[in-house]
Amino acid sequence: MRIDIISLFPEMFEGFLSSSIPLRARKKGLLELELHNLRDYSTNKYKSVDDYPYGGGAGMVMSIEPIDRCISFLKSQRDYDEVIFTTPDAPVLDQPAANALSLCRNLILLCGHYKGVDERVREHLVTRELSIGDYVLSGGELAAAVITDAVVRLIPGVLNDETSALSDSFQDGLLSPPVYTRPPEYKGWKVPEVLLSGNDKLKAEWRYQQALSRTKERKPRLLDGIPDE
Ligand code: 6GU
Repeated sequence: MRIDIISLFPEMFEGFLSSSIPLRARKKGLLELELHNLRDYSTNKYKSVDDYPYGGGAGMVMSIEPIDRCISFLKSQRDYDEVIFTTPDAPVLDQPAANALSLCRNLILLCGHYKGVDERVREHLVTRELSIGDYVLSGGELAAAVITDAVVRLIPGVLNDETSALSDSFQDGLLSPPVYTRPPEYKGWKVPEVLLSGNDKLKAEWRYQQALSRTKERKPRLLDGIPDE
C-alpha cells in the first residue's frame, strides 16, 4: 500500500513514523508512506496556504490552489482509491471502515487545519471524509496518524502471529477478554482458576463468555448485528 499525507506540519509525523507498526510495515516493504508539505505547493512569494474567509467570520481558511496542485501532481503519478480529508464534521472511523481501507492500493490523506478548507476542495477534490471522534483537535495530523495506524496494521504480513489483527477487540465484533500472565498470585490477587487448568476447551469457553459479557457491559452497540447466544 502507498499512503501520501498532505500536511502543513509534516514534522508531526516523524515520531510516529520512526517507531511502531508503520515503521515495521515500511521495513518489510509493505508500506510506502510519503509526506508532502502543502507549503511547497504554494505559488505566491510568501508561501501562504490560507486566506481570510469570504463573508467574514473568525479564523483562516485553507486555500484550494496549493491543495489542488499537490493532489494533481500525485494523481499524475498513479491512480488513487480515495482522497481522504480529515475533519471533525465527518463520519467517525470504525473497524469496518479501517478494514475496507486496508484493501486499498493508494491513498491520499489531506490534513485539515485552521477554520477549515475551502468548500470546493471537499466538493471536487476529496472522495471521502473521516473524523476520529467527537471532539476537536488543533489539526488533522493526529487524526491522519490514527487512521494510518489503524489501516496499516491490517495489511497482511505487517503483524506477526502473536499480534495478529484477527484477534483484536472489535475484529469479531466483540471486545477482547481479560488477559493474565505469571505469577499466578500477586499480593493475594489471583489469576482465575480456569486459566491455570489444562482444559483447553474450558479456557476457550471462558474467554468467549468474558468477551461477550465485557462487550454487553461496555459497548453493547457492537452486539447490534450479532444474534443473542
Ligand atoms: Cl479528523 N480533525 C480535527 N481537527 N479534529 C478532530 C478530528 C479530525 N477527528 C476528531 N477530532
